[in-house]
Amino acid sequence: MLVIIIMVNRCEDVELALPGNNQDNPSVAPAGAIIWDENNVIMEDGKAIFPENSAAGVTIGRLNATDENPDDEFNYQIKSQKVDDIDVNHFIIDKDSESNYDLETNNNILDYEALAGSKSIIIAITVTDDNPDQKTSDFDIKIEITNVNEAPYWKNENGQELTNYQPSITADIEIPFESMLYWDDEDYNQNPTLISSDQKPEWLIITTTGTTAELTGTPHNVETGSFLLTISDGEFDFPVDMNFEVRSNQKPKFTSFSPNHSFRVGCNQQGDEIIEYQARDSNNNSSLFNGGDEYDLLTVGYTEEIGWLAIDISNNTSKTPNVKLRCIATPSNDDAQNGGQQLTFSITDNRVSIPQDTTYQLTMEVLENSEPEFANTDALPDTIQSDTTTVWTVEWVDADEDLIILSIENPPSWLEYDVSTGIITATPDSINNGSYEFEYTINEDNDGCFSETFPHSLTVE
Ligand SMILES: [Ca+2]
Ligand SMILES: [Ca+2]
Ligand SMILES: [Ca+2]
Ligand SMILES: [Ca+2]
Repeated sequence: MLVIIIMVNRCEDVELALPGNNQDNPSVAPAGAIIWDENNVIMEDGKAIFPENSAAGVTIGRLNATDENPDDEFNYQIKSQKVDDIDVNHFIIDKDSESNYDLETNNNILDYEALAGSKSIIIAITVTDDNPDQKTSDFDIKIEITNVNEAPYWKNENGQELTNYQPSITADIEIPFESMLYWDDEDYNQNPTLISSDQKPEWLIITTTGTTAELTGTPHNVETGSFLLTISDGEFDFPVDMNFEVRSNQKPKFTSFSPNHSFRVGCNQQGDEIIEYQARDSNNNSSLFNGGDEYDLLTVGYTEEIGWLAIDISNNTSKTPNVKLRCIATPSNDDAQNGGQQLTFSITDNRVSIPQDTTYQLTMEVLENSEPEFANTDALPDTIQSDTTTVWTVEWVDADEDLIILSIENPPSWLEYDVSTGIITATPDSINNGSYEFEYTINEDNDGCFSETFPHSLTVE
């Protein structure tokens, strides 16, 4: 049933004109009013009440002006929409095919909580008649917006509402966990409560303050699961599934390690760095790791009894210790007599009651090696003739029978030599006459490192 109430502006009495065109009537301004659509608007104590969050295109009522010139047709325009003198924009006038003018909601959501104090929107409308000397008048329509209870919602730390919220906890065994939850409610004075289901792990403590909760606790077991977290304003519940995972402690490791290291005498000198190890823990690279600066800190220890060796550890008891093995003396054939010597390294992380550690055994061996020696430096020629071929041999001995390679620095084009046999063939022309200083070098060409040099002065004449 439609109840029609006519609201008249300025409390003037309206005199209804008689039907028919009375040309004797003077042209007067129309008086505007609205016929409320009570399917959508609630009338209470003479006030029009309309709920927040209504859809767009909802009819508030039909505009209905009258004046004493009964044949007049009217045109309506919204002049202003205000709440407590603050402009708002929630209504439009829609003219249908039969020239009816309806006041309707537009696309802007009516948000009770966002409106100023009185929550009453006053819409000033100008009505214009179609007299040749157009007359207009303004009339006000007052609509009070009422609150509708809205569901509480989850949000992030920046206050942004979270839709499709899928919270999760990723904790690490024996490391204190800490996280926050945030939620809110559009409605005034509502602090929705937080309830968690029995599946919540015991180690996790939820402390609620207003519409935030602090999640704290230290897990002692590796586990996964989920529990229900529900926020409720008393009317609406908003449950979410909280998944949780407690991860295990991983062992710290050297990024590379080989259990045996050997080298021949001559290959490392005092001051040489021979091996470097980097201690790392994969927990420190896991996503959402809870260790911060406190975990997993790695401490490297070692045992060794090698005279020529020193071990330097930098950044020990940190996330990135580095270990360097360095010669503090030049390893000799005396050191080679000791054979393989054992070193032990251990890395441990600082996970409170369940530290993980890894031990490495290294066998270090210095292998005997003698230097190669020139054998016939006394027998090399001092003088050779030009325009003839002269052949001599550089001889050497190596007690280890290493493969030896000869080289001569910057040899002239008339000098050829065999790197393996040491046979040197000289074919100088007379234009090559003169004095020459050669430097012969013999190298251990297998896995030895020694090299010897000998200077040879030669005259061509
Ligand atoms: Ca509300
Ligand atoms: Ca609410
Ligand atoms: Ca670890
Ligand atoms: Ca040798």
